[in-house]
Amino acid sequence: MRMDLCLRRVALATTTATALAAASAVYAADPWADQVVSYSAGTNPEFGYENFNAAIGSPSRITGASHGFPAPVTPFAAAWPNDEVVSVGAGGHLTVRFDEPIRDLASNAFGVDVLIFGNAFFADLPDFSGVVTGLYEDGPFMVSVSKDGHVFVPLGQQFREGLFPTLSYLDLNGPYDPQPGSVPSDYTRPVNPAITMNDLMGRTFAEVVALYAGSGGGIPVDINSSGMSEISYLRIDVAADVEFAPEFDGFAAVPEPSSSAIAIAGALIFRRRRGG
Ligand SMILES: [Ca+2]
Ligand SMILES: [Ca+2]
Ligand SMILES: [Ca+2]
Ligand SMILES: [Ca+2]
Repeated sequence: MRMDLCLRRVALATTTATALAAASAVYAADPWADQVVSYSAGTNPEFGYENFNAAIGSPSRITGASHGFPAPVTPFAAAWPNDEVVSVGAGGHLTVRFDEPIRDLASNAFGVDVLIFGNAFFADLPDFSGVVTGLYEDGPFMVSVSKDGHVFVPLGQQFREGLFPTLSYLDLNGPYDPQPGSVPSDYTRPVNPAITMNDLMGRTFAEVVALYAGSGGGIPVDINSSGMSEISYLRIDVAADVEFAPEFDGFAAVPEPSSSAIAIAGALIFRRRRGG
């Protein structure tokens, strides 16, 4: 990417930061990333998918509404429009800031402190039967974290967009149900990271939902290896030789047990808005 475009993006990010700060009274207590502080699309982002604000706020539960085809997000039907996900191409990066701290607490399930939501999804070829036969959009990326937004510590492993694809509701009638359910999944609760793609192959949609155990999916991240007990910034980097750019829908801080009431309140508000 050309440097002048980079600078324009930084300027845009700063403008956005000001706008978001004004709205912080509304969002201060939510578990989602609150601001994009830096973005570079890299060399091969998905065409038209450079709207970095798509990474702010709750990961999508309903996808496609902006195109007139609203449908629940499932592990077989991922979030897709460019108002819901942002692409990070080769050599690019995306840095988000959280109002609320992300803590490396011993009480966090499976050691997971923050969840990253992409738009990978399970294949169910040849007949779209909702039986897992593979995984699409499993793009690789690196993660580093920071307390102050200046010093970033890389987590010493490669992440992939694949596991676990997002599940919006726990009571859908199959992977392509056009109607939202009445029981939202928990986007702040990780799937057991010990579950592998091998474990998921051949599973039906209902079996996948059962394995998620109430979680809404997301890529599990443990910040422990950073040596920091608490961070506020998370940076995605995509290596210069990556062929297929990953996309990002949202980021969720795993809440402390005492703040779970906020998630429940959020779910109730969501249901009321949808008339459910
Ligand atoms: Ca937040
Ligand atoms: Ca942890
Ligand atoms: Ca993707
Ligand atoms: Ca989004």
